[in-house]
Amino acid sequence: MDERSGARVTRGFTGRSRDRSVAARLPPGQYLVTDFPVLSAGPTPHTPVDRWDFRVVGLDGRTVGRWDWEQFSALPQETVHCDVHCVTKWSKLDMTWQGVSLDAVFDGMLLDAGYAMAFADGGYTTNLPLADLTGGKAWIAVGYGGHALEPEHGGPARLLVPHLYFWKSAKWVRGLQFLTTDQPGFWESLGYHMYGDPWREQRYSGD
Ligand SMILES: Nc1nc2c(c(=O)[nH]1)N[C@H]1C(S)=C(S)[C@@H](COP(=O)(O)O)O[C@H]1N2
Ligand SMILES: [Mo]
Repeated sequence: MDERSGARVTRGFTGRSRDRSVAARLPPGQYLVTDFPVLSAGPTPHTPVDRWDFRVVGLDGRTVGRWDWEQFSALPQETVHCDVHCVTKWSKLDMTWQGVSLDAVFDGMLLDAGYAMAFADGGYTTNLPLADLTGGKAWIAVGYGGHALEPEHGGPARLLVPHLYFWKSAKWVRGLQFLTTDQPGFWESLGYHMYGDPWREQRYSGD
């Protein structure tokens, strides 16, 4: 895991990231917020959990994994401590989430794709290398601060990829589609960076 991301699951949490000075935890160009801003490109969908599912779609377009809410809730959950960094320049430190590691979601699957496109209720998409979703770096978050995730923040479930700019953490996520080549998602097709590393200040394409 990228040391700079500050993401730690409770099991291995040493407190090291909290000991580092706040300034050292702020990527270039970012400022601190203490509230939790809501940033949504459209209206908040309210999909009831009895009509919710999560899918992993293979390179051939076939569903290789599907969980309804009850099945997804039975997957092992972790507590995740992390900082998040929005491309609009706010950063929020020491967040505590509950979620299912994508390693658990992908358990037993053939991971022969280079990339994935996350898709969400409302039509939002965002692209990530598969390597950034595995190895304890990404979760499907279902809780925040010990409570069910609020709809405004992506409930019932959102992607959480704290080592990349927060637009990669798709709210209301419904699945991941494996891809052989990197394809732009919603913000990426509007000029935002294909990868989005806050420590390299990859805000826009060309950065
Ligand atoms: N589905 C969806 N996911 C999304 C967005 C969105 O508009 N729609 N905005 C992104 C951006 S730009 C940010 S900064 C974060 C904001 O999450 P928050 O509203 O919980 O702070 O969600 C990301 N995920
Ligand atoms: Mo953002």
